[in-house]
Amino acid sequence: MNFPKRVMTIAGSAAGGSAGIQADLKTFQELDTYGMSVVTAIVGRHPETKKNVHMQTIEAIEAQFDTAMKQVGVDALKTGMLFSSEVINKTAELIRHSSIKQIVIDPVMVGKLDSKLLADDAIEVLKKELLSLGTIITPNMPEASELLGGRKLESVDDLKQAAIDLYEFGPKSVLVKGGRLTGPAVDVLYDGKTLTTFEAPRIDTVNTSGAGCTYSAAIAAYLAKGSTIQNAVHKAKSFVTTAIQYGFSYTEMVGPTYHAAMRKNGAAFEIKVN
Ligand code: PXL
Repeated sequence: MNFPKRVMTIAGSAAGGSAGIQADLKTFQELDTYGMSVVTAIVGRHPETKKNVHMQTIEAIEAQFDTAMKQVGVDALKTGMLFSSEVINKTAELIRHSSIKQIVIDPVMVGKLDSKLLADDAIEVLKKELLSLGTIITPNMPEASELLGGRKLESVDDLKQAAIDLYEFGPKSVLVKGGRLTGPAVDVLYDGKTLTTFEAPRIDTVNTSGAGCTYSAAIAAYLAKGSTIQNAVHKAKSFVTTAIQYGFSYTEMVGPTYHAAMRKNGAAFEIKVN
């Protein structure tokens, strides 16, 4: 038997099941990889919940990482919500001392309901310690803007320049996601040499909770399975676009993407690559 490739997420638990660790593990499973998790924080983000970020200790984070590394091993890793400078520092140290080759850094900052997923004083540590470790970093527009000192991003050309400038932080490649543009959903990939755009149609829905987590988790799964960065992004974009197309909600709140959509229905759209 060929064992499935092993993918680890270091991220927060999103109780509602749409985002964070839960979205990551569903995505890993859908893409026939073996999912593992290091929980950094437990998030309950219902508007009526008062304190909604419960950090795990550094010891707990390290113990989870060591367990998964020793018990199983890791072909690819993604990071999501890390929240504090302490957790970012520890995550960077764990990655540096490991031999993991495929690393997706999703610089998560705020959730869909404005829940704060990164402390204000942690942004500098994120820039200094973590971004350079990425095979790919995957900021959305607000995150890219924040990482570039509050620069306004309003067009695909702005995203291209942002990707080129974020490359200076030291990752192997940068994917700036244009989900918040109007018009088609265009993402820009820069690998130090070439700019590539990935375009999907805009889907008219509010049920996109966890889309960013799902996208970066899918990139990690495809990298684990041996895809090039470019092919991993292409296939992951197809996966998340299909999950968004079939998104739904059980309540009046913003609902999840449908992680099983690709398996059940095939790709909803062709992704245009340029
Ligand atoms: O979608 C970003 C995100 C990431 N991680 C956790 C979250 C959310 C959004 O709510 O709760 C744990």
